[in-house]
Amino acid sequence: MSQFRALAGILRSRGWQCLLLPGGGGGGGPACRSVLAGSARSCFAGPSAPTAVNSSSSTSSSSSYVEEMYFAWLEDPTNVHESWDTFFRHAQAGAVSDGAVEGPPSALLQGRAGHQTPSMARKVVEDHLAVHTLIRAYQIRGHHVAQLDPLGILEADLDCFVPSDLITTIDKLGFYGLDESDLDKTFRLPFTTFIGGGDTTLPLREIIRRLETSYCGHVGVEFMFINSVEQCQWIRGKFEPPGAMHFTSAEKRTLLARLVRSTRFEDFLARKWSSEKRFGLEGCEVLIPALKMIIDSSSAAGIDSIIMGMPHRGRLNVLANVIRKELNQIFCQFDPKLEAADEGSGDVKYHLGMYHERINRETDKTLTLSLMANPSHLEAVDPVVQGKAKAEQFYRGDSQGKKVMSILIHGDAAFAGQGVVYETFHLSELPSYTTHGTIHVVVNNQIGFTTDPRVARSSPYPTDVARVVNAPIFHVNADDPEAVMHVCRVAAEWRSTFNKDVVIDLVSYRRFGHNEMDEPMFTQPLMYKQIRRQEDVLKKYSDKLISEGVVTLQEFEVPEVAKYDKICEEAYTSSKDEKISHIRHWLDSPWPDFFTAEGEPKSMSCPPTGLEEGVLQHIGLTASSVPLEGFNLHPGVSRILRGRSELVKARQMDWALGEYMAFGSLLQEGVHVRLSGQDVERGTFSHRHHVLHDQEVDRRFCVPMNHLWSDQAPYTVCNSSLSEYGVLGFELGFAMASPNALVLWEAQFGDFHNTAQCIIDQFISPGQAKWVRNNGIVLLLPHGMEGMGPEHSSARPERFLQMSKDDPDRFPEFRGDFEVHQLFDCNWVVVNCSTPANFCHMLRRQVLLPFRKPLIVFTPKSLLRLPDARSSFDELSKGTRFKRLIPNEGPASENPQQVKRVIFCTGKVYYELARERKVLNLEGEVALIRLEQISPFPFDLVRSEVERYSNAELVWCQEEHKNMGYYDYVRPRFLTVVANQKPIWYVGRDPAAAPATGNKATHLNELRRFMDTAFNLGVFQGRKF
Ligand SMILES: Cc1ncc(C[n+]2csc(CCOP(=O)(O)OP(=O)(O)O)c2C)c(N)n1
Ligand SMILES: [Mg+2]
Repeated sequence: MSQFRALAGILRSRGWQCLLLPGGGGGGGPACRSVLAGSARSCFAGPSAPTAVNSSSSTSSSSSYVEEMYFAWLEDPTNVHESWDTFFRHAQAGAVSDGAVEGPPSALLQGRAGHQTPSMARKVVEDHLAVHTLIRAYQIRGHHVAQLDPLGILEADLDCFVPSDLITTIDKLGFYGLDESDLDKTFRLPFTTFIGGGDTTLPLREIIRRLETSYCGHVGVEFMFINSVEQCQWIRGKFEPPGAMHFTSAEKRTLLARLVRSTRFEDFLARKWSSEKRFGLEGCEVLIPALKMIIDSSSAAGIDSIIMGMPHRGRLNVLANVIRKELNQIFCQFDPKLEAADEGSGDVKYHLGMYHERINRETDKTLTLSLMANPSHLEAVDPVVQGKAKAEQFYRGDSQGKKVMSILIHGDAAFAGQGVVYETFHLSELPSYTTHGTIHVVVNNQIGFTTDPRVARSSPYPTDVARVVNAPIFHVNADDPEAVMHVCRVAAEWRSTFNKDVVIDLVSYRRFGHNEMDEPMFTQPLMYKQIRRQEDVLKKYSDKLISEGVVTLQEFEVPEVAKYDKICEEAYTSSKDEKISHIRHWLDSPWPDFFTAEGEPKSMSCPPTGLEEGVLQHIGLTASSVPLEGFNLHPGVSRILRGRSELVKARQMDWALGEYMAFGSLLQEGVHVRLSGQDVERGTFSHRHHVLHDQEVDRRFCVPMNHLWSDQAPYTVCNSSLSEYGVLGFELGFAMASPNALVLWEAQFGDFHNTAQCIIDQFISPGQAKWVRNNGIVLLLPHGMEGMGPEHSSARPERFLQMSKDDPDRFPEFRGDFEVHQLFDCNWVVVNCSTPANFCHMLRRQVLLPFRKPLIVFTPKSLLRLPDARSSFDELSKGTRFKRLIPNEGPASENPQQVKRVIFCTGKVYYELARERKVLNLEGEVALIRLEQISPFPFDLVRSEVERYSNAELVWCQEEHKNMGYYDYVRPRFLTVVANQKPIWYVGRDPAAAPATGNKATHLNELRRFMDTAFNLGVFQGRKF
């Protein structure tokens, strides 16, 4: 390299800068050299396959012709023409002695060698280098001048600059030291372009013309940032060859027919329901043929299941014309008198999902399409779609994503603005989260509600976020349907070839307001003046095909347009017969075998969740050993496993063992368990150690849970990216795919769930009510006031409880298996277990129930290691089950009438209370009762406890501040239990703004104070309630 630098210095000093690209000499390590030498050989030493060079950067030295020659010469002087040899010898001598250097050799190029003077030869080299640089400039920056905006008034990249290295006018040739007289000279093309088709040389004029066709027409290809040379070459091969964008007449007619359906569907809705919101697709009607092209091409490549997510814009059209939902089912949703048949509160029509299996007409193959229901919250559905797609791939053994894929459709403003898009992209290449390539389609109507792109994003394109994962981005003018079809086909091929994400940016416009009620002229007057003049794409394309003779007006208007209008009319008529809306018909993830044909649970009971002693012993043994031979364990981990072994011998379990028992036993029963979240493999608190790491061998791991039984279900435990919104959404989607799984997401600390609040508020809490679909996702949220400061203390139980839908003021009717009925009626289950055995029972119950509900678990931190918080194997033995409430243990229960106070509590504070009660010798006078299941509230069990201690005053004690924790939830329910005849006194921390103090001493003082109150038996005497 130093030699090259010396040579470079000489060339520069001789005014040969143009031969050296910026940073010249910086691109080559040894590997790079041999590649370059190979390519040089192909020019001069007879035919050999061109070897790829690193295309990742425009400044790469690899494209420097002189450099190529030089490395080839360095390797072996006979690799190059003798004139180059002479040149380099002289140059090298000059580098050492600073002697005079001749110009570069003259006989450089086939057909151009001759008796040239040194200056003529120099010009030839310079010109070739210039042309190569020019080609590269188009590949990198051509998209900036592509004609992407159908309106012709906006810049898709928000900037009207024209890169100085693109030949938009003849005088720009001067940038390269070329002029008009060079236009008809012939140049050899580098192997990094395919514009030549079968030709290896072309006149400059033709080179520029072809580059403009490929890169500056209606498609802007943004890909040169991709690090892989192979992938860049692949993309060049799809856009550069002359005639790359070719369509047969049949393909054109199909495209036209699809455009007819897309356009006439919106027209029909507009005619029938002119004042209804539908978020029409007008201005981007091409979305429908675009999606169909992606689906056809993917089906041809072997895909048979596609999971889709999309926002409001054009959703009804996608349901009708892509998923093929019956039109009358869509139309009847516009009827205000339609009554809801199913339980739940339902959702507006443009949020509902759908699942449909059909034959793909183009490929004749069966295809399942599902469009996920989603909330209004833009982009929130992205990770959910990915999780569901991943789960389908996993359960089908589709480890490469060759059968199942996802498509995400986005709006331009949301794609650029919503952080979850970035979080979702970052899952795309992670082994336990990848779906092996998603096709993203952006409906880029160059507006977000009333906001212009210039004030909505700081990046040139709305799609720039995709660059972080090296996804190619195809910007395309949506008024050129064939260009759109081409990029869609390429995108589908890209996905099936490389199994990586790809983005299609449909640069379009929005013909009307944000919705059909909005007046866009208030805020975008000029844009909308132009839009009013804009002919719709169907008209433009049909005119084009008629003028090309592909169809006639008669062929187009009658069979296509009139036929589809008739279909719509008939569906409209039959939709009037629909009196009842079945949300069930809009289910995106049916579980046909799990429920009855009517979608009901097959029973309303839950079997006991206890386990055989042998199973407990077997799991305990595996949890405390390494199933692989010669595995070098860390001594600290060995100690932990030894500790577990001791516990197992004593038939005891701590929290980690309790979790092991739950997971292990479910795996034995064929239930897949997946635990995901930040650092879950080891566990934030270093208690879990589900993945063991060999201390000597790189990347040798062991997951003992997968060595329990030969025929067990698989266990997946995976550290996630540092995202809550994205990862929780993903796991929620994963849990949608199958009821026969326990899918858990663990927050590092419980409070971090608030950055995933949207998933909790929009999907988990109301998901069943809105979309009649069950979901058994489990949230493990470490929680507890342990002096760790305002953060890391509270998982905010109050938030979950506030969203629980069980009525605080109505004492429920006890019928059948009350526990199960109550669970069936609730929107989610909120628990805080105080023992490992109960934790295990609860996780098992989650899967053994005949339906699925989200489960929110506040999990312990210090209890993980507290000896008092261990369970005996007896508590998990056959016949035992989950305890929603743990009654008092000890003397108070023997003499309940003597008890003066009953303290109800939940979670860790129980142990502090129990310790204090013992110290104060109040075990006969104070009963401690634990609520393990907080919501739905165990009215039945609380009532019997209250009746048992009928002389006692009732206290709710919590370690959280009064305006937080559980108090606001439990208080009205306790009052309902006692029919408002008795108070339930509060003991705990005072109200506060922050969840916990940052001062350890204050923390301990607060604890002391409320402990004193808890056991001061006179403190509430005489108080009114
Ligand atoms: C997270 C979120 N914030 C705000 C909104 C309100 N909102 C609905 S549509 C919209 C504009 C979306 O623009 P774009 O993504 O470009 O889609 P378009 O409507 O143009 O198709 C906004 C701000 C929302 N639905 N979700
Ligand atoms: Mg928009």
